[in-house]
Amino acid sequence: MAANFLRQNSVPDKLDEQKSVVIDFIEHQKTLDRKVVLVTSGGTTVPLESKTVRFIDNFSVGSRGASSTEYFLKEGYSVIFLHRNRSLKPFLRHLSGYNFLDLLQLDGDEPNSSVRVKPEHQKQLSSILHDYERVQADRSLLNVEFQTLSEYLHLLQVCATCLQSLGRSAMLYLAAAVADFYIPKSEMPEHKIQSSDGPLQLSLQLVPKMLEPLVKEWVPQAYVVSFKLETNKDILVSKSLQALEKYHHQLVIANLLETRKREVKLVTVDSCVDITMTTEDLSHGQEIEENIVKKLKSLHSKFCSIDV
Ligand code: PAZ
Repeated sequence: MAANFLRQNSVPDKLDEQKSVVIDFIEHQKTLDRKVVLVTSGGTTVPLESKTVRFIDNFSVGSRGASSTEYFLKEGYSVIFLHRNRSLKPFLRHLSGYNFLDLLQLDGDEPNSSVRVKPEHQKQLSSILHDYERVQADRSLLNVEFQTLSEYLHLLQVCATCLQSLGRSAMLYLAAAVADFYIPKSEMPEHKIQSSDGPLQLSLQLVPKMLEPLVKEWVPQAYVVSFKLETNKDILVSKSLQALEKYHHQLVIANLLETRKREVKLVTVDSCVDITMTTEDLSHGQEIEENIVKKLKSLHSKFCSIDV
């Protein structure tokens, strides 16, 4: 099923180039004996036309993936950040509420006057820049971009397969909100669908679950964390357990759409641990991802130390 999808749906233009960048990144991390986590982030688009004017999208802004990436970096991991273009990015996300130009001021009245950061933003910007520059110097973060469902799935396969060489030191943290339904390439019109043809009826196919080949074939030794998002709290844990039983990976992070920034459940086959943020924690700028990542780091260390 998964193999058919990947064969039949468009391969990203630069897949080979991206693959060699991923391989180089992993090889570099191996020389430094660093653990590597693949963080997936943001939603995927489902095109309605080959020359795409319209597509189906979802709510995800990539906040979970971008903030988790920063915390993984802080905990000493190197990160492959596989993210939707235009979704939130690590470090830059802290400035997403600002108009970039409002942070700056000119030194004089001339058009070629030098530019500096306004005093009231100096502290915040220098702290972000400090962390960002350290990560750049360490070469511990690799950004890989996708937009469509098909690009995402091809890149996921490439990244996961390349991580195989790290054995148990690799972690996959699959936070992206991936479409469940799509239009196969063979059934997609080439040109823009004309509204003059009347109301539009769409028939969508089910996207095959990539967790199955990912765990069984692509990266069988890695520590794999998937996410389960629901809107109905009554089915959240049972659906998470079903996923664990079906795909045999290590952990599901279960969250509800409305409360995802303050409550998650870390579900394994034999445990369910709540991570909860109080209103006070959140008002002090604390983020749930910091606690999630700390817990995962400890579980991953235990996993790495088990003899096989
Ligand atoms: O990207 P975001 O921060 O807006 O949302 C995060 C999330 C809800 C997409 C993530 O926590 C998640 O649950 N991802 C998996 C979604 C799914 O069940 O497919």
